[in-house]
Amino acid sequence: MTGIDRRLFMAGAGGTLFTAAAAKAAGSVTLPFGNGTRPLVRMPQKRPMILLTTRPPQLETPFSVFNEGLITPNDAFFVRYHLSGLPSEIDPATYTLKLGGHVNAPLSLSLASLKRDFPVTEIVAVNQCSGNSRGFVNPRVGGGQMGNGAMGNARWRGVALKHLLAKAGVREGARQVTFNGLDNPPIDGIPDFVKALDIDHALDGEVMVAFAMNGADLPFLNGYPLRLIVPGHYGTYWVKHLDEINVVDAAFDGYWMKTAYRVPDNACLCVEPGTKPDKTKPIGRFNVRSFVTSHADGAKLAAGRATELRGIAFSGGDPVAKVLVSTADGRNWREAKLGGALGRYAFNEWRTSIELPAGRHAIKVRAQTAGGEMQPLTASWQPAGYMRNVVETIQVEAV
Ligand SMILES: Nc1nc2c(c(=O)[nH]1)N[C@H]1C(S)=C(S)[C@@H](COP(=O)(O)O)O[C@H]1N2
Ligand SMILES: [Mo]
Repeated sequence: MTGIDRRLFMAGAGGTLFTAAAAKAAGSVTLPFGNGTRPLVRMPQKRPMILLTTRPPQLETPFSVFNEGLITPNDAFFVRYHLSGLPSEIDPATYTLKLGGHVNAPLSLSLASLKRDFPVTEIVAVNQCSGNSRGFVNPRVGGGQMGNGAMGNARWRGVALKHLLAKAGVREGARQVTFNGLDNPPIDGIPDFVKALDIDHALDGEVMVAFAMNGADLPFLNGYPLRLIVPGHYGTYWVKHLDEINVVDAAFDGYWMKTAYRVPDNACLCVEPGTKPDKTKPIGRFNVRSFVTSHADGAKLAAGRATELRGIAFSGGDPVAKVLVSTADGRNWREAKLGGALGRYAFNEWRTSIELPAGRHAIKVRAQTAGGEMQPLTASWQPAGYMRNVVETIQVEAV
């Protein structure tokens, strides 16, 4: 290990490395909503990122990163935590992943055994926070006021959870599987961060225990040395510093399943602004989204000249089939050319050539899945501000 990595993993994140003092200032940005000014900071293994909180560390990806390529680099990948008690020491030589509960033979696996004794697979998948884009929600809601940078697309390498469950032998009557990581609440804090998936989901072959991201160890802040990957599902299930998996024979009712991260249980997963749903359920798959990445809001481009417009689209797993672009605020729509080479859980690239007369223009982008799910033209609302996927609009000026 290099000096910095050694300090990072042995001296630990909960100590001094991720404190406000250690976060080196690197300017500031203003996100386009009220109280949107944020410092840019450098934390270990990260380039300058948009700082939401230092305790726990929460970083948003500057949006321009999404135009660098379809894979979000490890040093630019966003960071979310709920509890300020980050692990203070992670030694890869002694780290163990325990799998127990309603199984025939509980496992206790070293990192070496995990990498050596099970089939290793890869998947490119988007990790997106449920509250991505919450800062744009209107009327506004409480919670981390993020722009559009609480998402990222990476190539994850690890072992499908089904192989671990098969080795342990799931017993008859198993209903869910719970996942816990090394981070803990501060003493007087909120409950430990534990998430659960239904047993069928856990066994689907896609849910993975990952030990690498884009060909390298997971960055500390993205869950070193192990995290759960739940393709197509919101980041809340992607438990970091994963060290405890439990098969349970009842629906798990911990705070982070029973109380937090729930959405209205109706067709639109939404309610009238300002009202409360009468029934809720745990948040699940992503809805479909798309963004322009080649031009920022307020960009200038050459009038009367062909300009390439480019961006990304992704969904909860139903493949993105179509991306429509309007250069006249939704009064005209044309179909963009789609990439899609990285698979149905990844960012898809879209491109189209536009030519605009001099003046101001509102550009919109709207994605649709093979199954017909389409981004709405007007935003729906839910109390926690999750799942925003309204059609995005940027204003450009042709000069
Ligand atoms: N151990 C642990 N894992 C966690 C969380 C957490 O607070 N603790 N937050 C979850 C949430 S809400 C999100 S959005 C993702 C963010 O993943 P990232 O920090 O790697 O971007 O991590 C998830 N995994
Ligand atoms: Mo999240």
